[in-house]
Amino acid sequence: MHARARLIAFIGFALLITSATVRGQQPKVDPRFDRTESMVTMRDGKKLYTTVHAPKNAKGPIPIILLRTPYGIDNRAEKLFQNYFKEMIDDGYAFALQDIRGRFKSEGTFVMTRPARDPKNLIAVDEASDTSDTIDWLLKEVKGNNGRVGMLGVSYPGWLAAVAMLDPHPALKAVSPQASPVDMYLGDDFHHNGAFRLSYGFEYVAMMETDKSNFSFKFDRHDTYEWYLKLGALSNVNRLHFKNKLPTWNDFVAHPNYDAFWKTQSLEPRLTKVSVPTLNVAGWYDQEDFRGPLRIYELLEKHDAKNQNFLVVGPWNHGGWSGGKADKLGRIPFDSATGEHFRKEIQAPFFAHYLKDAGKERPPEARMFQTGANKWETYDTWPPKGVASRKVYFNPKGKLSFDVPKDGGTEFDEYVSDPANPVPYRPRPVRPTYPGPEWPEWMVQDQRFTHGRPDVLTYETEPLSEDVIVAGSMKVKLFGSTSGTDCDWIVRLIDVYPDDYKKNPELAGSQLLIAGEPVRARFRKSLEKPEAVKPGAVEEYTIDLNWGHHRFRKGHKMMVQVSSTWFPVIDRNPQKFVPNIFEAEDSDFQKATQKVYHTPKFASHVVLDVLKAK
Ligand code: PG9
Repeated sequence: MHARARLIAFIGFALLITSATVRGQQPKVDPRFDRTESMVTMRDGKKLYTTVHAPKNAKGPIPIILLRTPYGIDNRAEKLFQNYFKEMIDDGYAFALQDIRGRFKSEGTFVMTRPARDPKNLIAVDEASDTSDTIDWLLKEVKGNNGRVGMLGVSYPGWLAAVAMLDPHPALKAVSPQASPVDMYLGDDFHHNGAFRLSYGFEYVAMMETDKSNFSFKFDRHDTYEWYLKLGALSNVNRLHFKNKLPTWNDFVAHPNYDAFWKTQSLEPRLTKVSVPTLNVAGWYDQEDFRGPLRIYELLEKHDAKNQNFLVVGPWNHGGWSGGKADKLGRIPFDSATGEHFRKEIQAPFFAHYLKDAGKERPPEARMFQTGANKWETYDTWPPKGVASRKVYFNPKGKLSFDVPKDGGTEFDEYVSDPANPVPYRPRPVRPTYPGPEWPEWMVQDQRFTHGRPDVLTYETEPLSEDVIVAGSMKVKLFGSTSGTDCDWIVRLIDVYPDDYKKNPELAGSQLLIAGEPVRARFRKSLEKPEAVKPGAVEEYTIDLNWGHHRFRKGHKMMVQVSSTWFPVIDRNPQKFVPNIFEAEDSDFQKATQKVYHTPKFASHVVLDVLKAK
């Protein structure tokens, strides 16, 4: 063989066996770094595409920041350095990015939120073992590292950081799981309290499991509200579109209840130890993973003897802290650049403290943005000490009041819920989830678009005579009946701005969502064993609205809206009990008359953790 051909053949062979370097289009490299590409071998022989960005003028040994993602590292790197990592670069870190198994340039098979491996099986892999194998490699390969690694990420990358921290490599010294889901059945992306998140579930699964990159499902109409309505029962999804080929959709169908499949995936039972200093981050207006980060903090806090578990919640949508100023969301101003504040004053010092011994003070326990007041508060416990529980009752004539309803008034309000005409969760047209632009902002959209619909009940206080500061838990107890044998209840807590709002006339009379959640009647007693309801029987439902930190200002009104559909973010309940809603047929869907009670015996109410105004 000709010498040159031999050389080429040798290089080709070397690439195949050691996979030291990956060919492909060179993404733009930040001039402050030397960038290398590698295929890093995992314990089962599969290789994961990894880039290391080592600073050109590092002074002394430096830590490594690792971010793993299913969304493609090469298309994201430039943005990460310009935004998310920007405030950390000058502190001096090497940054490692990795495509996880089965995504983009990495080998292997992608498994959605891959369950933890059996620790007895030494060759089994999961995301924690892949992280560990990667850290072993980084410690050997990154020149001048100080032996400490930090991990961070938003959402799926945040979940990957959380999973790594549950089974940590000894060099993993600081982790920031941001907007990490914790239990996909109880909250976060795929279900809320067992109610299926249809548009997100469908579109996300299509994106992740159609091919190795970020596929976009092609809708044949502009308004996906109309598309999902025409789709009909969920049994049509495989029949018409997925053809049983997308594993996660098949899992949804096979596991409609809270069974072992969901429980083994849940991180909740594993959150029994703070093994690594942890900065949990969430956004009050996160449209995807809000419950997850709060629950990780709450569960770890029970084991935080060394005080290494921290919480930050800002006025953000999903990942709103990771780039840009975040001084507003939609029409809601925050009066300061909360994103920059987070990255500079919270994220960078956290990693510097634990990876570089910078700054003596450990981070504060909880830094919580108080929406409505637009200010950051620091607490040494969360929920803060001194909160008192206050009940706000549904009353006749659409009133909401601190007074318990009296005998003698109308006992209930009613509406007809029609699955053929469901209440939209945001103003139509509902364009596809990605690329938006409405999806990231729908939680701050004015709720007046549903107010007054005949199938939406509204309860509203008088203008408040003083500020009411919610700090902690928000729950609703609803007493309701249905003429069917199953149904949904969707409850939204809303801050109503005064009609005469000189401060910002654009917001006059506006209805700002503080929280909204669905419950499914079939699960009122047990998420594991659904049960039909008796038509007409009054049942008690608890709807957990998670934590909030909101100041309802004097002159504003508190409002609650109740409906039985929230479409297409939540799939429609047939309103007739069927064993599995994913297998229901179009003919199973029926209208139902829904009644919400407000008597002394059946006193539907909201219960809020309230803090005394300072
Ligand atoms: N919310 C997305 C997600 C995270 C984890 C699992 C499934 C989806 C995300 O933004 O990454």
